Amino acid sequence: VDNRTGQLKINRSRLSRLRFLFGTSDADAILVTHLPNINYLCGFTGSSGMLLVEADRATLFTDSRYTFQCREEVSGAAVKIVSAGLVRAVGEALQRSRGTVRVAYSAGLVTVAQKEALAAAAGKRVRWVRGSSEVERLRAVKDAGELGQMRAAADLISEVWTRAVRKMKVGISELQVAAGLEYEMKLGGATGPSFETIVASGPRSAWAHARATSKLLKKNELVVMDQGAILRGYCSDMTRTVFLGRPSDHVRRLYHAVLDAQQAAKSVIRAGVTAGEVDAAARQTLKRYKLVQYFTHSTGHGLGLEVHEMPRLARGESFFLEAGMVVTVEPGVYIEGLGGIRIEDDVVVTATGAEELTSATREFLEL
Ligand SMILES: [Mn+2]
Repeated sequence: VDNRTGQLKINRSRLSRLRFLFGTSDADAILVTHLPNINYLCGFTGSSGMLLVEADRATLFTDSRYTFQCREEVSGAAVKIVSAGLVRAVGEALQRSRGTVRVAYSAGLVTVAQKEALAAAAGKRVRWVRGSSEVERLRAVKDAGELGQMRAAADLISEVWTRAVRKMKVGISELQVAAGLEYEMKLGGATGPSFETIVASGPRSAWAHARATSKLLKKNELVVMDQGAILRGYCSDMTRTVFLGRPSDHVRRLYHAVLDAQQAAKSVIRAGVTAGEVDAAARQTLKRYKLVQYFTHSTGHGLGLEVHEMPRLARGESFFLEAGMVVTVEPGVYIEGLGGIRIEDDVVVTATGAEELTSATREFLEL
């Protein structure tokens, strides 16, 4: 037990909540193959492993590259170092169980080839049942320790962006801006960016998910910067849009419409509303500005160990928000030829509203 963090206790309670969830379904065990889910349940951060969670025990299967790392990281699960393939080892372990065993797996995360190999290795006594994102549902609600990590990751990206934006000027490339952002992330203690940093300038800013290129920043261009950092395992995700020079009244109006839509969505957020209601608030605001046709993606997504996780804040989503969920709020408008504007923050859902995590200025900066 790590007395300082109480990690063993945390993992035990996550595992027991998972058992409660699959206890209400028709599975006896759950085979966890998605690495962030394994990390969440037992602390393992290696890049190869499978976790079998049964009613009375949990076993992590991994290989000898991770022997020492497991001693340091894993708690709440027994570790089995295997030499002849994870699938075979998991299959053999299941073969030893008495009677028929129903094992849940994530249909969206296991390949057909893996599934067939598992079925062959485990034999006829194992009945494979489709899981329903049990671990993802647990992960959606963060505990106090996780919220502390997420506040720190959000503070870091807010500071990184604020520093990097001061160095932006006409004549440097999008890639240089992205490199500056990622360099500052690591200096600040991040293990890396949460995703490939987006820096998109001029007409390219209308590509909602553009990659940074060697294009140079020019005068009178919009620049969308979407960046996040992973700090002690937890992701942040923030977007800001700036203008190089003096924007026209039209561009200024677009910016304020997006900011207004973001504020409207944030003000709807609290425990008990549906994800779809948050999305609708952003969309209704942009409709008033007659810009809703330029808002071509969903309003936001859950954030945590992964940069995209449950819930999705999208049109018609009936998923209820709960206190402790962390979501992004990121409306945008994208006009071909002119450019795009997106403003994104990370917030924690609380009983009464939304607590802001990212804090960099949302003023429309003219550089
Ligand atoms: Mn995002």
